[in-house]
Amino acid sequence: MAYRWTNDLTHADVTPKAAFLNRRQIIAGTLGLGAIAAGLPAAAQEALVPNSLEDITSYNNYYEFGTGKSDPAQNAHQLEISPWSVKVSGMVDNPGEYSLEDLLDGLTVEERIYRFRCVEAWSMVVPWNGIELADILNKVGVQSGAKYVAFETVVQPENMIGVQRRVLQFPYVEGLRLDEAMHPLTIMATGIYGEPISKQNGAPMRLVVPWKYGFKSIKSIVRITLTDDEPPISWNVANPREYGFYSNVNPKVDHPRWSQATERKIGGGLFAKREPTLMLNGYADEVAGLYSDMPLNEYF
Ligand SMILES: Nc1nc2c(c(=O)[nH]1)N[C@H]1C(S)=C(S)[C@@H](COP(=O)(O)O)O[C@H]1N2
Ligand SMILES: [Mo]
Repeated sequence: MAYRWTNDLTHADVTPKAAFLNRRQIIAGTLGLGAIAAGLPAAAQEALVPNSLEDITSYNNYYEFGTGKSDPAQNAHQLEISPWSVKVSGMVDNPGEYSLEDLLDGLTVEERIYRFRCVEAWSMVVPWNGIELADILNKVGVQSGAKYVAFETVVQPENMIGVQRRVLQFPYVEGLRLDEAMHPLTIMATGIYGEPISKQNGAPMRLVVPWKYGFKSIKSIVRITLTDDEPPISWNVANPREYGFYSNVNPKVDHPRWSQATERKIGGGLFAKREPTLMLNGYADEVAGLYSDMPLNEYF
């Protein structure tokens, strides 16, 4: 007989079946299959089982609130998000400090179900609500000559217990090349599962770039700057050998300390097999063209 131990679980224990089926119905019904299909090849669509809201809001990286996966869920309630304003500066026609409401006023919020792959080799499937970044950039007017977009996260030292530890330089900063920023897959998320985005997930507005490693998806954004120079990004500043500006998901280029060929799906349960990581996280048909003149090993 196979080895058994106390509290051995079966697949039926991992997710109560009724809740699982119910969730599938909710997703199929309210989010719509069109949204599920957005930008994904057939094989990836089949593999889509969105994580629960609980998965998505209890396993996070948000170092301003601590480096443990459950620290953000515990500490991010302290973040003050209202009122919220975003400084838009650099090579734009309409620079200024916008209230979040004014910045997003008149723009379309869409539901996008995206694969999300952290550089640490875990992944989720997340139903975001968001606005195409291109819509925001077009609204503020990008000037010719601009080549990059830089982003900055808020720093609230009183409220963010992680910022004193300086594991990273804060404010957390990120950046995209302008064509990456203008790509229709790139969104500013303001919601999850049809609810306002949680603080631990980057309220009130965070970037989502689904073909790049998760750290590019900077949270709680207070500054957007158009520039003609590649901007510094926090993880590259902290460790340039391990984290590059592009950081495109690439199963063929390992992290110096671990393989990137497979990933562990959060919420998959104890017996979940690691899944193969897809080139550009499954979005190669859409975005590989952005990198046609860049060798694969420079994707990082
Ligand atoms: N400001 C800020 N943004 C951040 C991070 C962070 O520590 N601080 N972590 C990044 C990393 S490493 C990942 S994997 C994702 C995690 O997003 P999630 O917690 O919503 O899943 O946020 C990214 N954005
Ligand atoms: Mo990450």
